[in-house]
Amino acid sequence: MNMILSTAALAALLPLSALACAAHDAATTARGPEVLTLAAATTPAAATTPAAVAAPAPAASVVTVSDAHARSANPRTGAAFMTLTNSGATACTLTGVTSDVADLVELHTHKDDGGVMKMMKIDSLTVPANGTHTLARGGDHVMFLGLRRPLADGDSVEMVLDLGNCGQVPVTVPVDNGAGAGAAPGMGAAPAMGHGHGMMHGRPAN
Ligand SMILES: [Cu+2]
Repeated sequence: MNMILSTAALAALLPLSALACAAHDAATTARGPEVLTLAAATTPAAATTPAAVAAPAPAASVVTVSDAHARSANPRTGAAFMTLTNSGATACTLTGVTSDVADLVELHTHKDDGGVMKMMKIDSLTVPANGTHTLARGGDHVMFLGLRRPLADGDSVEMVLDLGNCGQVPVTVPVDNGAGAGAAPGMGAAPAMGHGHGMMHGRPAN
C-alpha cells in the first residue's frame, strides 16, 4: 500500500513540479525578451548619435576612391591599390590607413635600388588639388603586414583612409589576386613580388 500511495503521491507531485518548472521557465523567458527589448531600444538610440555626428565627415571629404582592389601573394602579407581623386582646391595628404585585416597597415612605395626594385615604408602620399594619385603595383600601395585572414578572390577588405584635414574616407576594397598580373609582365612574377615584400618587411624594422 505504501508503495502504491507513494507512487500515487509522486504521480500527483510530478505534474505539479512540471507545471512549476514550466511556469518558472515561462517567467524566466518572459523576463528575457523584456531585457532584450530594453537593450534593443537603447542601442539604436546610442548608435544614432555617433552616426549623426559622423555623417558630415564623409560628405566633407573631397577625396574619392576608384579602381580599388587588394591582393595577397602569400598568407602573411597583402597590398591594396586604388586611384585617389581630389576634387578640392587644395592638396590632400594621406597619412595613414586603418583596417582590421592585418596587424599592421602601412603606406609603401617602390624604389629602384641599383636596378632592383625595393619597397619601403613612407609616411604619406599627396593627392594634388583637382588631381589624382594612383596606388599601383610596382609603385605606391597600402601594405598589409600580418594578415589576420587569407585574402581570397571575392572577399573584401574594409579600410579607412586618413586624409587629415580632407577627412576620413571609408572604402570597401574587393580582393582580386589576379588583377594587374597581365598588365605588368616584367613585374608579373607575383610570387617574387610577394617574396620581396616579405624580405623587405623583416629588415627595415631592425
Ligand atoms: Cu609593401
